[in-house]
Amino acid sequence: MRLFIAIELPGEIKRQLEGMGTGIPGSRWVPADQLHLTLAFLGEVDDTTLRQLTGALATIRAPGFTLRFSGTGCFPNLRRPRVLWAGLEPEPKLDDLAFLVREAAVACAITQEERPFFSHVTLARLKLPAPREVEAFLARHRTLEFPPIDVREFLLFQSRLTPQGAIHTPVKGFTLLA
Ligand code: 2AM
Repeated sequence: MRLFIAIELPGEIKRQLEGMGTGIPGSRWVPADQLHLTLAFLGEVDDTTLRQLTGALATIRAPGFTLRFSGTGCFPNLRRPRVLWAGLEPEPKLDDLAFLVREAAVACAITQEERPFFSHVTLARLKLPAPREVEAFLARHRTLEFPPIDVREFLLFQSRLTPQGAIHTPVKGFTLLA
């Protein structure tokens, strides 16, 4: 199974994020039901490792927290934007949770990238260079006025790749401490 670990977002916020983007040539927008905040990407995991991993994730004792959206940005840079994202206000409890789930993955021999965790929600992937349109989009959405989100759990997701794009389905949820 191809897996990742993420935080689910409220439906209303997902609908607003999905509706933000139009008019950027070569952009593929993530549909509302596929939007999430990735904590760790795991890739292909076999059944034995999956059992180990769910056991390891279930031992995580981390507190719940509140997420606040900040604004929008792009990877890797404005001259050649490839990914548009919605960013979040710094939240050390989120960073700690990302560290713990990645540590659990490594303990199950699932390789994790060296890059530090950068909290974001991917909104669109860009196939064509469109720096001017992207700059205009970022300027329009410098701040995101969404209500704060109470995060009470994180989820293990399966990602199935199809010609129409990836389809994500929750495999198991893990509750955070109150
Ligand atoms: P991101 O785009 O939000 O950073 C499921 O595929 C999720 O895992 C994606 O939304 C992506 O999160 C993240 N991811 C990180 N590394 C990946 C990789 N090498 N291949 C696919 N997805 C990856």
